[in-house]
Amino acid sequence: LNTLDEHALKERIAGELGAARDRSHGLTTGVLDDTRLTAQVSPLMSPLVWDLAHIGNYEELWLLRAAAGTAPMRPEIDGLYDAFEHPRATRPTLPLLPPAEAATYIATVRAKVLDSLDKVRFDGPDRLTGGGFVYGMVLQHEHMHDETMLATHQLRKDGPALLDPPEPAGHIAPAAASEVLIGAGPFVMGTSDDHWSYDNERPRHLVDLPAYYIDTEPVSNAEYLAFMEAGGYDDPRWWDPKGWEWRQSGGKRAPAFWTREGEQWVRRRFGHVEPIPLAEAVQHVCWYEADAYARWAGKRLPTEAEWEKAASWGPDAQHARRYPWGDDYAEDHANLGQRAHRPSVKGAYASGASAYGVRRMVGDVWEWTSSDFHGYPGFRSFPYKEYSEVFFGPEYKVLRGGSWATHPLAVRNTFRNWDYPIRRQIFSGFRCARDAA
Ligand code: AVJ
Ligand code: FE
Repeated sequence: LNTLDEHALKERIAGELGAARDRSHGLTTGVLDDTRLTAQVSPLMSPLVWDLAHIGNYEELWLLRAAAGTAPMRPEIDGLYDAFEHPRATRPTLPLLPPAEAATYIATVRAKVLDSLDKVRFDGPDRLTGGGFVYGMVLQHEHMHDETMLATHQLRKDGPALLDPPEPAGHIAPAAASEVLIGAGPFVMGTSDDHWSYDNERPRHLVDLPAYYIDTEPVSNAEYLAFMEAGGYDDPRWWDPKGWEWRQSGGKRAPAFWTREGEQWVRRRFGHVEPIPLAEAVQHVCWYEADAYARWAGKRLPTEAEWEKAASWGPDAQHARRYPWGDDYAEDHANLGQRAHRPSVKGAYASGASAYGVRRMVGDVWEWTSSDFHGYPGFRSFPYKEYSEVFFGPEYKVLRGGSWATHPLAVRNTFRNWDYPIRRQIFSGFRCARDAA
């Protein structure tokens, strides 16, 4: 999107907005009745009808009021859809717009956005509209909520609503080695010129890292099962003290959604119970589980700098790549965009490897890193501090790379996600690293 001229960019934005909306309806009004849309399946998640109207309200705030200077349409509902005014657990008690009204509201917002798109200048001095930034922000926001809504679907217990899409045909080629050495030296972390990047990805800065090894692929279910069968959940040696508390108090013995069926572990995925696919990347593990597995394996989680260098840099790099395989998105290089409703298997997407030969970094599963979420040196909040700045601190761990559920427009090598170390309803997995010395 970065390199298109303004007219072409606006056409592309209009098309992408339409595609995002099709997906949002495909996860809500297209597949569930009003009872299910307004129900709360878990205190961790909003009722789906909240996400739907929130998507439209965010779009109204940023694309109509801020970018186009339009008067508020329904100021009385703003508070309801402000994520900071009402935590997720309390949202079902709010006087939310019923599904049909929510659908009408977001459609009206969208029609006005498309009407005003021509009048908003992308070449003016305003940073918000310059290069179309705010449209990218709103598009990414809708896609983020689409992924959140998928996590809600995964938590639903009253029957499947989503069909498994046909698996994209993939070529499986095992990696030559299970880990690669990343030589010592500086790399360029973050970005100062990616038009669609968030404030927390900025500014670009040099980071000098000692040599380290990083796994060429995410940890698989087979590998994670080996940790479980070796008694990993019963040995406090492997666990962070807070992780051991989490393990004990919840009686946890396996990733979320795994249950015992006789002698076997099985998993529930979007309402179906199925055998654990051994070669698939493990998902629905929290940071504490990833951290414990890594210690058991004699390794550790990568820092987010180590993750990003392995993804964007290379032995002879002159600049940081936007994706592991290069600067341009290509559909066949990564398991992104909900084309499959599951991670891919070991050996898949070899063509998406980074210059160092590290695979499946973008797509498949969000990868936990050892890093807390902080601003980079020179960080400046833009355009609002509730996107990232208010979350900076030791409470949140950074995840990288996006999952199979992440839209390609909402992830790149520099993209940073964050969550509490106990969270695992998200599509989270990990890979390991270790010191080279
Ligand atoms: C970046 C995924 C942590 O979903 O909480 C959504 C994104 N910000 N609406 C979240 C977000 C505002 C955010 N994460
Ligand atoms: Fe939001």
